[in-house]
Amino acid sequence: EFSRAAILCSRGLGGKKEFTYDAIKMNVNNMDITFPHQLFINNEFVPSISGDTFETINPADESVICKVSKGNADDVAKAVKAAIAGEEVWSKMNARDRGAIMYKLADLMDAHREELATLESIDSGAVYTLALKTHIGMSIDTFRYFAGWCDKIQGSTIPINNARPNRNLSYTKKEPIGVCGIITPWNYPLMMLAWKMAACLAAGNTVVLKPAQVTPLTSLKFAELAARAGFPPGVINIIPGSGRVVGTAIVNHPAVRKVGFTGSTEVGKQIMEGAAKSNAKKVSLELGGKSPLIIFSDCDLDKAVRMGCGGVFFNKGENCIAAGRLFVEESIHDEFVKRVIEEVGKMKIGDPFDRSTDHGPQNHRAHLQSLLDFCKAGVDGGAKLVLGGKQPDRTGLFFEPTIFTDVKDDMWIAKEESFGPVMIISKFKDGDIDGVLERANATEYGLASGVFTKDLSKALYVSDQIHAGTVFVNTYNKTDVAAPFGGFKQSGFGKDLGQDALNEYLRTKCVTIEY
Ligand code: TAP
Repeated sequence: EFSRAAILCSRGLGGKKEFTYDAIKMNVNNMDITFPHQLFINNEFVPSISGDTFETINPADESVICKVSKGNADDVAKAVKAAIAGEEVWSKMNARDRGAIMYKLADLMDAHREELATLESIDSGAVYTLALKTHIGMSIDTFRYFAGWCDKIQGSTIPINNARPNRNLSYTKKEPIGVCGIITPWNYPLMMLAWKMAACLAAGNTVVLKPAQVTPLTSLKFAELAARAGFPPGVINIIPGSGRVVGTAIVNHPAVRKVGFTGSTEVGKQIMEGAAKSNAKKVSLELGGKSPLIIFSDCDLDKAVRMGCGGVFFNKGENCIAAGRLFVEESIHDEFVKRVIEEVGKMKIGDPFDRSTDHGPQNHRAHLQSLLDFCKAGVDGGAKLVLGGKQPDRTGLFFEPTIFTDVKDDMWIAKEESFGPVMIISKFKDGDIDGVLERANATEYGLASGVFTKDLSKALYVSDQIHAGTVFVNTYNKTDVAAPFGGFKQSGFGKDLGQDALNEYLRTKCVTIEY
């Protein structure tokens, strides 16, 4: 199973050096794929100091893909040391050269797009066609977008008072923060890495990243491509392992100055606490959501049905901005429910590599179990299960697209996130805009939201009144690398993507000169 992969790696922007690692080789999805399975520290793939490993599983059939090195606090300490040394080079490099290396990485990711998508699919259960376009495609776009920012990060001159007694010049500089920790979830393993790491690197920081333990493989393949692109040693370090051990070690490390996290609200709060107690490091948190989608009777119903389904079932519901609750105006409610049932009936559940498959297996067994529990809670709580709620009759971690209607505000499933393919439908009285807004806002989450109506004034009124970091009008899931993304309330703070994301990884220095 193991063989030696020799890869030519250009170091810096100059000379070539041979780069080897223990590679796993597989033939899957009618192609040969090659990927690392060890920790990535200082531009080398190395076993963990303890020698521990863990198995990563393919959710389509629950087979073991390979063993992966399992890091601990000692490995994190080693990676942080490398990142401190890497910072000397990376933060001082000409910004345009930094951008050139990031563009090179994006080009290499593009050249390995099929291989990355195949790896993402076997590790996370993503449907291959979606992995190509979204999981990998958007990751590449993210690196290209932030590569372009490298030489455009600039401060300002400030007109402070000149009369005390001489003239003054006051200006700001945007500096990198230093060594950053990044901790990512399992739903879009490479894309969540890209959303944070691209901004972090463009700003001139170095990084120690922990991928979710259930989906480590594309982050390791990414590391190989980063070394080949010419990132200097220590700039990017990847430590697979558990959140409790590796994640905590990153959060508590006194030389890590910032942690970027995407995951659950519960863990986000622990990270904030650890960051405060260790060295008051900066944090940004992209947390859970229960995003409301309001569908008015004056909408384009075909579009609302199609996009309502996409809003819930995209990436098997393992989507942080998934529409967690649909509010449908009473006069179209029954027709809407009938049409979404028809639409879901057209979805093909199956092999993620079959190009006609729409719906793949859930990410891992514990998550599948949580969906079964979620649906049981829905039925026990009195909601009407009109579709799904169970596993189809096939091997693998598949779960049928599910629809609940008659969901009342006080029911557990009306408040909690499923993070799976479960549509929760509630009615609201015709014309009761403020009433439905009050119900939509009655959640501690505030990640995303959506509204379908042809009435522009109504759409803008709802956009103004809704408490969420993202509002989609007559569309859903339309994220873009150039548009800031992040939540309100207990969905966290700090933005990924767009210019805003850079600020999460920069500090502002103000210099005042008297002359
Ligand atoms: P979590 O359980 O919070 O895990 C996220 C990451 O944190 C994993 O890498 C995990 O490690 C690590 N972790 C766990 N405990 C930790 C600790 N005490 N200290 C430091 N790190 C720790 O979330 P999940 O189950 O992977 O993902 C689902 C959640 O993420 C959902 O609530 C979803 O809404 C949210 N999410 C939000 C967004 C955005 S953009 N807002 C995007 C995707 C997902 P392990 O490998 O050990 O689990």
